[in-house]
Amino acid sequence: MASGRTLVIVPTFDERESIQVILPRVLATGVDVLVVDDSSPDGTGAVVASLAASEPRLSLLTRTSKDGIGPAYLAGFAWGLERGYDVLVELDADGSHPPEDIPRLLAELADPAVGGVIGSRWVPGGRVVGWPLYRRLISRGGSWYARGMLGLGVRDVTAGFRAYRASVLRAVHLEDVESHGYCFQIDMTRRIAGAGYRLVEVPIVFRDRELGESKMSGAIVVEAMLKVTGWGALELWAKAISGLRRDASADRRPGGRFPK
Ligand SMILES: Nc1nc2c(ncn2[C@@H]2O[C@H](COP(=O)(O)OP(=O)(O)OP(=O)(O)O)[C@@H](O)[C@H]2O)c(=O)[nH]1
Ligand SMILES: [Mg+2]
Repeated sequence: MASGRTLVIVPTFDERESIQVILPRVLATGVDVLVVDDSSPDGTGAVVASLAASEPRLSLLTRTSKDGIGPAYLAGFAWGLERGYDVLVELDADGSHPPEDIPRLLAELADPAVGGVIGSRWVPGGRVVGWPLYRRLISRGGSWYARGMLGLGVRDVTAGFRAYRASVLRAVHLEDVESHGYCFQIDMTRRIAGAGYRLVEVPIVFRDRELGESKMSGAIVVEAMLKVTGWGALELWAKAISGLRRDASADRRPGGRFPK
C-alpha cells in the first residue's frame, strides 16, 4: 500500500440514506473521510455532522448550494492538501464504488511512477451490475469519444472512483478547472496524463445505486460533449501550429526544405 495519510472525499447531494450505509464501510478501511455536501435539502449534512461528532476520522465540508461534483471535489482536494494528506481518493456516496476496493487502488500507488489509479468498469475483470442498456451506452460511448478526441490511453475516462497522489494534484493547475458534471473526471484524466504522469486502471464491479436518486442529467452529458469536443479541437490546433513552426524553422536552416 502507498505510504502516508489517505483522505477519501465523498461528494453528496441528497444522499441521506446512502451516506449512512457507505460511511462505515469506508471508515473500516482505515482512511480518513471528508464528506462535501452542497447543503442537501434532505438533511444529509446534519446526518454526517452527527456521525462526525463521535468519529474523529470523519469531517464535513458544507457548501452553500448545488454546484456539481467538479467544484465539490475541488473544494475537497483543497481541504485535504491544506491538511497535508498524501493521497486523495474520490468515491460516490451511492454505493456504486465498493469501498472495500480502496486498498487495491492504494496498492498501485506504491509504484512511484504511478500518479493516479482509476477503479475501472471497462477493463478486463471490471463490470457494471444493474444498469440499463442506455446507461452502459452513454458511459462506454462517452469514454470512447473522449479517448479518441483527446488521445487518452484510459478505458474508463469518466470513472468516479480514483486515487491521486497529492503531489500530482498540486502539479496540474486545479485552479483552472471549470468542469461541473462528470466531465470533471475526463478533465482530471487529460490534465494528469498531459502532465506526463502514469494513470493505472484496476478493475472494479460497479453497482447501480440502491437508495436515493441519480443526479445524472442531460445537461451533464451536453457539458461533457461540448467540453471534450472543445479540448480535442484545441489540441489539434496546438499540434497544427507547432507542426507549422517546425516546418518554418526547417525552411530557415541552411539546406532546409526549400533552399534558395
Ligand atoms: N456535493 C455535490 N455532490 C454531488 C452533486 N451532484 C452529484 N453529487 C454526488 O456525486 C456522486 C455521484 O452522483 P450520482 O447521482 O450517483 O451520479 P452518477 O453516479 O453519475 O449517476 P448514477 O449512476 O445514476 O447514480 C453522489 O455521491 C452524489 O451525491 C453536486 O452538485 N454536489
Ligand atoms: Mg451514482
